[in-house]
Amino acid sequence: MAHPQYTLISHLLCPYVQRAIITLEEQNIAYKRIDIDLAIKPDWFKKISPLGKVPVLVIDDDTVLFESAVISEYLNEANNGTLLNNDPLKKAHQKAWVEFASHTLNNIGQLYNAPDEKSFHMAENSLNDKWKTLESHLKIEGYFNGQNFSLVDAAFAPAFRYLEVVETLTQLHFFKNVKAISHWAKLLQVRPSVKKAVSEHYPQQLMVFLTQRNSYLGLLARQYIHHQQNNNTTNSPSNHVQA
Ligand SMILES: N[C@@H](CCC(=O)N[C@@H](CS)C(=O)NCC(=O)O)C(=O)O
Repeated sequence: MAHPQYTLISHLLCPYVQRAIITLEEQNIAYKRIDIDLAIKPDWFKKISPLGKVPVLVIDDDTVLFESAVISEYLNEANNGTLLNNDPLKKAHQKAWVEFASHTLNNIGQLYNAPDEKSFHMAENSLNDKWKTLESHLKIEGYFNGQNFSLVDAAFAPAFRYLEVVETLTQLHFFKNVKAISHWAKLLQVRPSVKKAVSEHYPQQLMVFLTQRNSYLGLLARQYIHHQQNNNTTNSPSNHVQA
């Protein structure tokens, strides 16, 4: 039977999109990715996306799936994937932790939208509480379930990646006291499917996105870029007079 044609409607930074891409990449499924601008949603996208959100998976140009968890589970099941356990209880446990990962993304949203330093640190504390809870549930070394990469890994990897950029701006170390998560995040960072979910310019793209936020982190991002531009100008060869 011919393989369906998959088109994923995406956004270059969206962590939920990354989950779907990681799932496709893990299973070597061919797909086309279309990145859209969420600030100016195209009419065709508004027509097909019931919630106006990405990711949306278009299958054979006629069936539309939305919600990243549903898309990933479908892709896994339709391709006899191994990204979820077959045992109903173990599978439910994995899906519960995918849901937990979504809550950490909500905390990250609070972090980058926090209007001032005080609310930023409140959001940071809520996020750190989540990491402590997660750490206490991580029993094995390796991926979430040990040896086998699963949809839980695909759900957390985009959140971990986001925090690397936040750390550059704030000097915070989110995983300083949660060693198992720190180890896990490093494993995920080098996984080919995780790397492929974003462009190589992701850190710069995220930085630009942050500079546009009217928030504490937005201010730090603007200062960071300003500082870098000044350094580049000072260090540029044309500014050094040859003796
Ligand atoms: N629960 C959804 C969340 C998806 C989501 O929030 N996508 C964001 C981008 S990361 C979006 O499309 N936002 C546009 C909007 O809300 O108007 C999922 O898991 O797919």
